Amino acid sequence: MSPVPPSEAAYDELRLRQWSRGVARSAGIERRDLLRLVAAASVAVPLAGAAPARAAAGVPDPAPGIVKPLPPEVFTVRGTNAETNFAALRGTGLLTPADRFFVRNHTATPRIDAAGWRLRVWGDGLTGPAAEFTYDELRGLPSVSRTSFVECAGNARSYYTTQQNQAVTGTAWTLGAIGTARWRGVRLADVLRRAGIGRHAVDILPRGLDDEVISDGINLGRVRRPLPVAKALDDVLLAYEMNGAPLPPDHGYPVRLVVPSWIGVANIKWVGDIEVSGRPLVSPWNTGLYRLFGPAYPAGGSAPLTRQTLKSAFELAPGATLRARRRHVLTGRSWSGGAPVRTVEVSTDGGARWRRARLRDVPRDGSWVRWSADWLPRDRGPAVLLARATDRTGRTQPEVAVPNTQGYLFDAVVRHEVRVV
Ligand SMILES: Nc1nc2c(c(=O)[nH]1)N[C@H]1C(S)=C(S)[C@@H](COP(=O)(O)O)O[C@H]1N2
Ligand SMILES: [Mo]
Repeated sequence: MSPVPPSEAAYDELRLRQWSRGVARSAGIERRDLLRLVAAASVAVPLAGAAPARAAAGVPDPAPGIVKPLPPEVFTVRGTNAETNFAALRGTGLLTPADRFFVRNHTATPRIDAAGWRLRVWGDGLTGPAAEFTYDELRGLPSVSRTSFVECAGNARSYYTTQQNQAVTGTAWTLGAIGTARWRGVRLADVLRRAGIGRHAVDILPRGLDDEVISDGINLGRVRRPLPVAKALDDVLLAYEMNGAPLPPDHGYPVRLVVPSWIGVANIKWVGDIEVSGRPLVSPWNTGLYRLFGPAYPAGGSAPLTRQTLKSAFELAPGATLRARRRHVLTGRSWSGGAPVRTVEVSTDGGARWRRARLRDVPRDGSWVRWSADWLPRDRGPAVLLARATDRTGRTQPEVAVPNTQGYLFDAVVRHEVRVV
């Protein structure tokens, strides 16, 4: 796969221009409220502090609305969300076990009975009437499997503040708002074709069955984000299995979208209906939210975000202690939404010297690679570990990420502080 094809970006710009001129339709929200949302998105406010300190062991932290257990050694709870602690991935395989996979819920995990569930596909982009699919009907269609990460657009957002001293809004994630799974399901393209998608269709709008989202007194409606038809017909899955088992409730049971390499919010969970539209669509999730606002961007924001960026993380707790004069195997993971990872370099002296890490997986599109590097620290005291990935487009993680008000797509090298004792 190549980096963002120009057509995708051009299409998004067109949709944005059409929306500002009132040509595109705002699905399920007043235009006035959308404009308020966009105005609010262009203002940065300081991040609420890091997660509150918790008892070292024992009682799992409750996160309202998450069904699975959240043991504190595995997860850091942030509001309605749970971040995976990277140290808890050490020794796990390429795939993130479902019980360690981060959860990002705008509201709460709904409990859905697959027997009564239907997927309704409707809209003026179809050549005929609406179509419905039961769970069993979907499972009866030809299936495909694919390994893909799901990563929140705001992953690593907190480093805008802690490393770059910039105010941003949103959940104060460190690097753990990502997981990689083997997803099985049906091609969205197959379902859209069976439903009778027309050649005039331009956008599809999958919508979740979870509660409506209320933000600053505005009802944004249910979570939904338009997807251009070009992507929808390319490599998107309607997934019903994660790592060989039915989707767990928190990850979208009975069916979710998997949109390889794109930002997390594209991967709509608990999908209940899909609108197919002959006109460009907008929703809060591609107008005020999930665009870049800030000094480096146009006043109405960037085009809606599509592909994820490039990052690296050590499988090590922040502030970990390591023994001096012992050989340590540092491990971590790197990934890019733009192309497979090409190389990973590691520095154990704050960036003065760099060396190649050993890649443990064959780099693939839309997945991460595990890597390792030996380290024999000599001197006691604080040390800063750095990992820096380069992908096959030639992009390398920079030292500083270009800021945006909502703290999306952080791509800079993260300074991982440890103590040698
Ligand atoms: N219906 C619905 N889909 C959703 C969300 C949600 O709150 N509701 N959150 C989105 C966001 S912002 C992310 S990052 C991913 C997270 O997927 P996960 O919880 O399975 O890790 O789901 C996306 N799909
Ligand atoms: Mo997200």
